[in-house]
Amino acid sequence: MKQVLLALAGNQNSGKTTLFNCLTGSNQHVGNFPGVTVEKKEGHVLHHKEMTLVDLPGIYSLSPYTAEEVVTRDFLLDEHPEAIINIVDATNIERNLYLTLQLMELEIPMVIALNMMDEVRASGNTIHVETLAKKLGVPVVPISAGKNEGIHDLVEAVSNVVENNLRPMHFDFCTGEVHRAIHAIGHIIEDHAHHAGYPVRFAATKLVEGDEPTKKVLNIHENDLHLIDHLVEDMEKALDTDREAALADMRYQYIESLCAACVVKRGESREQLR
Ligand code: GDP
Ligand code: MG
Ligand code: K
Repeated sequence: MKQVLLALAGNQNSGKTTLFNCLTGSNQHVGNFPGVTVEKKEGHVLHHKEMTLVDLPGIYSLSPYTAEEVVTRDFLLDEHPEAIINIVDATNIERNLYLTLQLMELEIPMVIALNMMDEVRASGNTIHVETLAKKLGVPVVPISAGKNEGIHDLVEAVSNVVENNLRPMHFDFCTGEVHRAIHAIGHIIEDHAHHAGYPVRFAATKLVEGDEPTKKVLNIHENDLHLIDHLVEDMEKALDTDREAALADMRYQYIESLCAACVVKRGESREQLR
């Protein structure tokens, strides 16, 4: 039987542990990630012995600043899981999607498990799941891990993206100067990224942010590093903001318009949807 490695990624408090338990039952193994005291749990998915699920630490971003972020990045880039299950707390969707956008750049087959849907329903809000999935280009499965609801559909969706190797392909959330910088840097580093086994879009975004581990891994020439710095400086001047804020702003603008189209708060009507 071909083994399938799956990664469970999401924010803290999104219900990751609850979902992990739903998916694996009591069938789990707890250890540490190599070299750090970050807990690593893995288990087989119930009724799917071929699927090994690894519970990654709860994180908000794929920046390289905390042990949890580093462990998650390294796992996703080095262990090549066949798919990511990205758990999103539907009651806190804007904040949770910030990580989602970064995970999508890894171009690993992915399914969004939209959790806490029981709370969304109880609050009288509505999330248009199909619209969200269509706009992101990633399957979205509404679940309530706490009530063990939607788990079967989630496993089906995961099997489907694995079997058909369905990778996220929509990265059109950056516009203007940021888009220009990512695009230009992508050209410069393309060969290096392929060589290092890094997704080009992820690497280019990280270089716009000034990410040191990416610079090292890609082994970019001094001249090209200068060129990249120039491109980023031009972007910062044009936007009158710094590199990391420029990308964070882009992500949040995109998430805001996405949620305006997909989330209806109680009392609003559908006609108000943009
Ligand atoms: P983690 O930090 O991501 O591992 O989150 P946990 O699994 O510890 O869950 C955080 C809290 O949310 C706990 O109190 C859970 O019982 C609760 N929770 C998890 N899933 C759901 C759900 O689907 N609905 C509701 N209402 N609560 C949930
Ligand atoms: Mg947990
Ligand atoms: K909660």
